[in-house]
Amino acid sequence: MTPRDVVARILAGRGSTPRAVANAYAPANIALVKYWGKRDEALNLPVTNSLSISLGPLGSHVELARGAGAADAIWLNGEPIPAESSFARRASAFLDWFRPAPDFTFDLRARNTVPTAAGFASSASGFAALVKALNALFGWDLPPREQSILARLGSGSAARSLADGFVEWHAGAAPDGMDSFAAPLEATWPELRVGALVLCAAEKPVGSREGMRRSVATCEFYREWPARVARDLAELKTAIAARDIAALGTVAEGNALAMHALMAATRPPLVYALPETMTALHAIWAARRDGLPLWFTMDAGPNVKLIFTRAAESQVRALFPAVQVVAPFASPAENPPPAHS
Ligand code: 2P0
Repeated sequence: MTPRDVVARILAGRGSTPRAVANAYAPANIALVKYWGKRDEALNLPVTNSLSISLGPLGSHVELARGAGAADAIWLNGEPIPAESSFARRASAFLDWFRPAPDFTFDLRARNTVPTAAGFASSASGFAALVKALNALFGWDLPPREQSILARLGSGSAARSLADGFVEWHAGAAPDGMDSFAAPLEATWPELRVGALVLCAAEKPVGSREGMRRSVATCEFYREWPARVARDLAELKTAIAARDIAALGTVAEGNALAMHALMAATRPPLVYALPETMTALHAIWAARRDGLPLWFTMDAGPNVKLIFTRAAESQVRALFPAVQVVAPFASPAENPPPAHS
């Protein structure tokens, strides 16, 4: 089964006549229980479920129209992107699965409000917004589940960026991945806050895709990971239902550290933390010993994401003056204006 087969199955009987232009937005997301490892690399099918929080106003806007030229015209944050750049190649390769005719090209204008340099991944929100834009451009009217499956084909974590709030990606078991999609939890938590601590904006040496492939192939602890994720997911859902920040923070921090332990035990080892990362972690632990209810999570990079509630926000800002804070469930007025493109 290839991505093209999956797309053909989902779009069977749907139209291929584009309207003039379509616009869409999708939020970025941060996993509280992580996705690390695939059972199918072509379809981005994960080994385990994962559970994330969407970042409200931080995400990707996509404007999509039929192109006028012989090749896709791709823009990012107002600038035309060369066709040979990795961004344009990845976008065009994804769009290849959706062209109604081989000579059909797209005009794609993406604008990120998630600052790429802030250590929040923009590929998840980008592919999710692109799927929403395709759905609107061709009038497919696809259910959220099918949109999540299509976004997953672009990037696994994009499956979780179709919805707001807490979102669980169900790993599924079917070889074609038709049961591997993400759906939102009903819970809300207006006081919850996520903070980005940017410690290094340089590109990471080994990307997630290659990193997780290596961990599955070489890390001898990887076989323990699915059971750990199952336990963490159960604890996280209980914490969310109870709006218990200490329980949520404890499980998210522990899950992130367990993932980084897997990475470190991969051959050759993957160590994403820098000295600045470790300094920040020790500062968080010291503040917590002093009574500040503050936890962290980390992804495949050196930056740290802080987890806390509104009650701790002023103290967290005092401890980390450069932190960028998002209120995932708050009204737009309570969130900072997104950084501009
Ligand atoms: C996550 N990460 O759950 C985990 C934690 C990074 C560390 O999802 O190959 O860019 O496109 O499926 O989605 C990053 O992996 O990888 C990721 P692909 P993706 O957020």
